[in-house]
Amino acid sequence: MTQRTLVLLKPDAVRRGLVGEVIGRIERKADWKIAALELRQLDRATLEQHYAEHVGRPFYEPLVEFMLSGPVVVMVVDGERVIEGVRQLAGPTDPIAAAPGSIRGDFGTIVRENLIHASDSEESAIRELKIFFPGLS
Ligand code: IDP
Ligand code: MG
Repeated sequence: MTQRTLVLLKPDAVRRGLVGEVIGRIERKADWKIAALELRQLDRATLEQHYAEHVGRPFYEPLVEFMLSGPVVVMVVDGERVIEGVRQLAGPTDPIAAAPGSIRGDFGTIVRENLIHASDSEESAIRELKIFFPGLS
């Protein structure tokens, strides 16, 4: 089942020079393909749309500030079961709970700065791809 997902490498990943490491893990999965990739400084309006489900939560404002703190890598990845697959590579939200071998488990310590975002369902992927790559068919 070929799918398309949105992946963000968060400002901590870019600042720490982990872009190659993380993209390498994605690229090495058989037959997954990068369909779009850009280093981009996000703005508040984009993040408000992207994180709409979290508005009002105590971590929301610090999360948005963090996501504005430097450029992110925005990318689109296509491939076999790639939505579930990138979530597996990332590991759970809390990097200390994430297993070693996962991106968050190998490189993260605090929940907010957990290196990577990946769409969590087909519905989320469609919604998020429209926000970040409105022209992509
Ligand atoms: P996900 O990125 O694993 O899907 P979500 O629950 O959708 O996790 O939360 C979005 C992002 O918000 C997380 O990746 C993390 O950066 C941040 N976040 C979530 N929960 C907390 C929290 O309890 N404290 C601080 N930041 C959080
Ligand atoms: Mg999420």
